[in-house]
Amino acid sequence: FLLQQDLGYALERGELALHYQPKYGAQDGQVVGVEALLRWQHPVHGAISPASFLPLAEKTRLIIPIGNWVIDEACRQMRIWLAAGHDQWSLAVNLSTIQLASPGLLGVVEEALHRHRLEAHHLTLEITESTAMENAEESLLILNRLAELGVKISIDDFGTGYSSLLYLKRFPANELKIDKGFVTSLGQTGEDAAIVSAIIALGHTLGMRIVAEGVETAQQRALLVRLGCDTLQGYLLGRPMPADNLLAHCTGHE
Ligand code: G
Ligand code: G
Ligand code: MN
Ligand code: NA
Repeated sequence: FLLQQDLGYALERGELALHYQPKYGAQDGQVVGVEALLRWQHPVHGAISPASFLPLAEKTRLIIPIGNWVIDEACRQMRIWLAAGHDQWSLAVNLSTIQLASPGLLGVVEEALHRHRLEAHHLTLEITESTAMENAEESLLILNRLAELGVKISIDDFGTGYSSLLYLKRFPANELKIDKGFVTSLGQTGEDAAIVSAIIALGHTLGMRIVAEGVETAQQRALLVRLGCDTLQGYLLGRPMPADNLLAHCTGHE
């Protein structure tokens, strides 16, 4: 199968790149971190979204070398932003289910932090609720080891999976990201506002900061701020962009 073969070569051919989307403090609009998002520029098919090739990358386990590259590349970039004075930022990397279950993950993370001279809190690992809950007991073990390193843990796409609140309570997570599905319809009915409000209360009770993703309108932003959301992310505030554009974008926001 052609795409599978192509994906195998994508790394060494330099076709993979990271874009970065800022996260903003809900109150002051200051950038508090940046999420790395993978892009594949295919020589024939053009830009391919990770949504289309991640399932294949997982099935073939190519996600391991690709994911290792993402971690290292994101840390390399974060070192540059640190040098530019952004030491209050945390750089977020998404992890897939296969990566979380891989025995090499801890070593890969430690090595990338060491190589690029980052403190562990400068790295956030985003794990979807579904991934975290799939083998919750094993997730708990690996998340605890990552948290012991000092890496921050974020539970992504929250509200779309089947959460055990008992495990959510035990996970050493610093951040809960409300899935954009809830944000999109915010303000249309009272229902979504009630759900978002409940998630915020739950997360705060468990000591987590709450991120709303997929913020596209000023109305959504205003409501999220009013409901007590800590951090906002979405096209309204900043799209995923190449690293080179990010600092110029941020000076407009600070
Ligand atoms: O940026 P975009 O909306 O195209 O991302 C689509 C999906 O791919 C999202 O669910 C996002 O979390 C995921 N994704 C983006 N980059 C990475 C990555 O580097 N690793 C993993 N595992 N998932 C990623
Ligand atoms: O699953 P995860 O949350 O990691 O994926 C984030 C995805 O959401 C990325 O593909 C990113 O490009 C996309 N995204 C970021 N902001 C917005 C937004 O405001 N609206 C929509 N529709 N997608 C967004
Ligand atoms: Mn994410
Ligand atoms: Na998400």
